Amino acid sequence: MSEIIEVKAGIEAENEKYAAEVRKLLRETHTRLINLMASPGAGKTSLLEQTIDRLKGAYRIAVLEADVDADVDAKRIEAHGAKALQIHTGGSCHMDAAMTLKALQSLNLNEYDLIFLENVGNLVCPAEFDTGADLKVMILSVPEGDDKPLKYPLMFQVTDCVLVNKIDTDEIFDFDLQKLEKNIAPLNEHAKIIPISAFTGSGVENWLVYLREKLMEWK
Ligand SMILES: Nc1nc2c(ncn2[C@@H]2O[C@H](COP(=O)(O)OP(=O)(O)OP(=O)(O)O)[C@@H](O)[C@H]2O)c(=O)[nH]1
Ligand SMILES: [Mg+2]
Repeated sequence: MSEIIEVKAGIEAENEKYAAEVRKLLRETHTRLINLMASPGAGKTSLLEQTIDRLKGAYRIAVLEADVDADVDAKRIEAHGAKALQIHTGGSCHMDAAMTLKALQSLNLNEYDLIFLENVGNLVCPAEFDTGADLKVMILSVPEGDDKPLKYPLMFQVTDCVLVNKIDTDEIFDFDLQKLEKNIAPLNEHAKIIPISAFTGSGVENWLVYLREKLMEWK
């Protein structure tokens, strides 16, 4: 019989080791990490801009901007008054825990309360890798369609919160929020679903209520 090498299990075990180190570092420095995942263009940076504008008086915020290339998002974040660290993943389609640890170690975490990781834009690979974050948040934007939980189930299974962005365009795209909720329910009954528009600002306060509740719980 030919030899079978369980590569995937090995990669997962290795990743889990680093994720535990990330969690330890975060606890030692009293810092919280939020892993933000979504397709390209779903509105990750736009949401972070809105979030920073509203929270920067109360929390010291830094953003890890993970991209295959470029630094456009880091510049957008800095224009809103938060620290941004651009990470080039070297072609990788996700951030894993080892990359996250390295990025966190390059910051002085005592200077921050809250770190957002803008993960690489796609609905597949980021779902497979625990980064050690305290909270996983995904954005599904209206133009992507209400059927996405059926096609990318893992992302909807692992997330704590689904932000339904670009809700200002729901009529144009014939998007059905109830249908989306029905598609998410069998995958994840605990996921908090919040419709928002990072463009008009509608619903963003509901996201911040949820986030502040989490921050209080963690205290
Ligand atoms: N109509 C509308 N447009 C939005 C909304 N949020 C973001 N956009 C637009 O969508 C485009 C992409 O937004 P970004 O915030 O750059 O999206 P992203 O997920 O960070 O994109 P990548 O980092 O490239 O994956 C921009 O042109 C935004 O102005 C929204 O709520 N409504
Ligand atoms: Mg972005």
